[in-house]
Amino acid sequence: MTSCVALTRRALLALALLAGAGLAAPARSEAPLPAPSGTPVLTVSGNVARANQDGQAVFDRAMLEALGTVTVETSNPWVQGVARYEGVPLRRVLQAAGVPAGGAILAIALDNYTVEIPAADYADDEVILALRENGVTLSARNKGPLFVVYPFDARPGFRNELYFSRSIWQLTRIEVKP
Ligand SMILES: Nc1nc2c(c(=O)[nH]1)N[C@H]1C(S)=C(S)[C@@H](COP(=O)(O)O)O[C@H]1N2
Ligand SMILES: [Mo]
Repeated sequence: MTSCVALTRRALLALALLAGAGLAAPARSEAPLPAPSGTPVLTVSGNVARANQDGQAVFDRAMLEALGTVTVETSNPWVQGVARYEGVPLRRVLQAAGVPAGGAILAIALDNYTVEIPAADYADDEVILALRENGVTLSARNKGPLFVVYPFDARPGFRNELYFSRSIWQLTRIEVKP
């Protein structure tokens, strides 16, 4: 074994550079996602650095829950009064898939409804992929498995047809725009 003392200046510099590169690109964002063990509910394709199945990042419910859920209480055009939505911030899901910041996504539903959502909409954690409405898991019969929920009450600026059209329900696929 080469002792530390025997390392050349050049070797030490190389080691320092490697350590620096490691810091610049943490292993966490590059490590593959574990494969889903339950029924897949969401497939993220396109520019994903953390694929776990055929170049795509596939999530089951447990994987989404593990990212940390938040609650959004809001009215919207499709429920009476105010509903309580629990789900995972869209931003966190994309981060977990290793999607670079910025750009836009194409969100695609079971009924093939498709809508583009720009990154500005999910710059913070207030726009969620809802898993539950008033404590009840969203089934495909009722906007499930995932429903993009905007905080219409907290931010009335969202209260218009543009954001209603981005409120895609029965979401199962996300394509990261190139
Ligand atoms: N899966 C899915 N989500 C969807 C839609 C749809 O057809 N399918 N319509 C979108 C549009 S254009 C609007 S304005 C709102 C409300 O649609 P609605 O008024 O037809 O119910 O839901 C959005 N989310
Ligand atoms: Mo619409």
